[in-house]
Amino acid sequence: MEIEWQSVKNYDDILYSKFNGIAKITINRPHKRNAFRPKTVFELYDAFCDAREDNTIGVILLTGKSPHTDGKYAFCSGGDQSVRGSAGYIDNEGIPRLNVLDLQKLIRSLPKVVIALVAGYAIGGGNVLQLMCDLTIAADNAIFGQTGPKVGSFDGGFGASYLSRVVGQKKAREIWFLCRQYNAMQALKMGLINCVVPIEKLEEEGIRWSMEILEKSPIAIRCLKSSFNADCDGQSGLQELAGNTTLLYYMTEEGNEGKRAFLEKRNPDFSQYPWLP
Ligand code: S0N
Repeated sequence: MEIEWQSVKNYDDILYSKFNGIAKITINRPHKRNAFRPKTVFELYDAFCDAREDNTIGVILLTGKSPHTDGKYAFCSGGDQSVRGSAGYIDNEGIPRLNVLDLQKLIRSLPKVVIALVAGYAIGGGNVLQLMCDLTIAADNAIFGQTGPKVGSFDGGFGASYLSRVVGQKKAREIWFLCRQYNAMQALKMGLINCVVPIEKLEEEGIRWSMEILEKSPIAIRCLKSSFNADCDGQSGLQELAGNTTLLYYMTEEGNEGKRAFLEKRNPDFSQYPWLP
């Protein structure tokens, strides 16, 4: 199939396009191995919000612009160390930001499927970003790892707790304590990613998975995503899951009887609705 991505909006640090129910968000800083600065994260957040609000979009692909002019590939190399100040990553106004945490939460909670397409490095906060995605398809040249304890940072939130849910406590501790790099097959073996494909097939495979998902029931997928999250995310996970029960209730005759009665200034009549076993 011929893919004709339609560019949606112009940003400085990312590219954003859509095609047939799929949104593609690309970190576009290849000269920095797609490291993110606060502006990059604000733009990513904006594009993810747009994709969330667009009810024609069911799947979002997150990837990194590659290769760079030196021929090397990167998904994302984490926070841009060159703008790191004494209290986080400094934006154009001189304000230190930790805004990647908001982006992580958005990717996790938005009720659509997010797939990371990883070619080359997914390092530091870049590895956490791919971890936050529902699914990860990696090219055969992908390399994963954390660097925090080597470069003076750490992600003790999802980057530690969710990583340990995904690869197990022992492996997660190894990844953070030793700061090694793992190739695509090692990442697959530890359950960090879903599959490995030749680099030239990466986007094609992402589209194939997206199309398969788009044939499925949107409500079933959104409830499953929030159920998986609820297993790990405490009250915020329950909030998401319960939000879906409210959505489904709004869609029932029974739920609408309450609203109608209020608007018609009468008592609601719920007697026609059964107390199911
Ligand atoms: C990715 C690596 C392994 C690639 O190595 P390679 O191919 O040898 O390339 P290099 O020559 O090293 O790099 C090419 C050019 O790109 C620049 N560059 C690469 N990565 C970064 C980066 N992260 N920041 C800034 N610049 C980067 C190089 O400097 C080089 O530029 P030139 O050509 O001009 O010299 C290798 O590059 C590597 O190891 N990179 C660093 C990886 C890293 O340590 N990342 C940061 C880890 N920390 C985080 O991500 C912060 C996490 C975070 O954001 C967070 C977490 C929890 C709570 C809050 C926060 C928060 O702060 O918001």
